[in-house]
Amino acid sequence: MADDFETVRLVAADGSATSEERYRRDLPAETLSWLYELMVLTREIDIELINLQRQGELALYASCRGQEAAQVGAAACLRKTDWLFPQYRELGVFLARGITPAQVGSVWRGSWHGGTSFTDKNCAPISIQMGAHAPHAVGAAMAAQRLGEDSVTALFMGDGATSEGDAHEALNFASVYRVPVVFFIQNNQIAISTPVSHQHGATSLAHRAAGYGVPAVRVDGNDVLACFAVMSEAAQRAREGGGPTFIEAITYRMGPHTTSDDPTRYRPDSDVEEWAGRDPIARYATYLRSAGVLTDRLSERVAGRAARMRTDLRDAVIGTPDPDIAEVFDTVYHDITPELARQRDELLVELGKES
Ligand SMILES: Cc1ncc(C[n+]2csc(CCOP(=O)(O)OP(=O)(O)O)c2C)c(N)n1
Repeated sequence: MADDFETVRLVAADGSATSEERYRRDLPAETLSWLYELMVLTREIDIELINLQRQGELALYASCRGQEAAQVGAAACLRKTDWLFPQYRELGVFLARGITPAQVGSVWRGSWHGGTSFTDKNCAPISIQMGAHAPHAVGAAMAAQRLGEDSVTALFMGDGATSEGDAHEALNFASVYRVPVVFFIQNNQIAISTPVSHQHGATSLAHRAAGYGVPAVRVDGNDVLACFAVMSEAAQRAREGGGPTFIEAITYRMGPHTTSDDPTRYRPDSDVEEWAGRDPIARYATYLRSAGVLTDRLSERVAGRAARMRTDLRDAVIGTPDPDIAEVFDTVYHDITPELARQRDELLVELGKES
């Protein structure tokens, strides 16, 4: 198949505006600065979550450093009534949706099982099982479709997750039933140590969508304005009954896979240095400065807010008591099954918590 996908880019790596016209939007200054603020907060909270893990306060953490533009751009353009189905690396998506850093921290501490109440903000709990949330997202979007709601569902997956059978089944259902869902794939070049070249034999991830009859677009995932514009258009099409879109956002995971990983064992430092030159926040800051939107005052205000949020996160997470172990069983189904009740009782007896 011909390589017929241009990569949509509105802001070049040096912060200058590109000549792209089709996706250009005249966003108001307050939206431009809000996107900047969300990206900076995402990076700062990400650092604090890593610190908390290193200090033994979190069990694990998967950093989104380098992916702030993709996540913030894709989530910030949606309505609060739209549904989000995250994988696990989506801190920028969570913050854009108003989920607090403390709520994210308690998920990684293990004191709030997978974030079951993310649903209060129309966001599904995180999915550590790669791709398992894809049929869930499509099913939820089909339910909304049948209920006559005008919500759109955004499904966030990594390049690795697209190789799972679940992802392909979800794409097929989405296509056949013209489901109002957007597949937003963050191609961060690697799935733990497996490079994206091992995930497909096609020209790109986006090319695979054609086999399902799903329109696809590739976007510079380090360009927040491009991600915002591409996602807005896909969401609008879905809302108007035009069915699913597959978006491949080209980005890079700057940190390790998780705090348990050592990426120096499988990727050269030169790759990391190359992508550091395409940093999504530095590029957007340069663009905003030349547009007169980013002033010293704004940058100080955002830095101050980030510092306060980091302190609040630490205060909220450190020393949180372990949850009641029985909650693990109570939150699987709406009503606990007899078999799960039996397992729960057996565990409590074993732990000496119940006679
Ligand atoms: C079904 C399943 N198989 C294997 C794993 C182990 N695993 C965890 S993350 C990961 C790679 C995920 O890569 P990708 O989808 O590209 O997302 P990224 O971590 O790069 O954001 C793997 C293989 C898993 N969590 N679930």
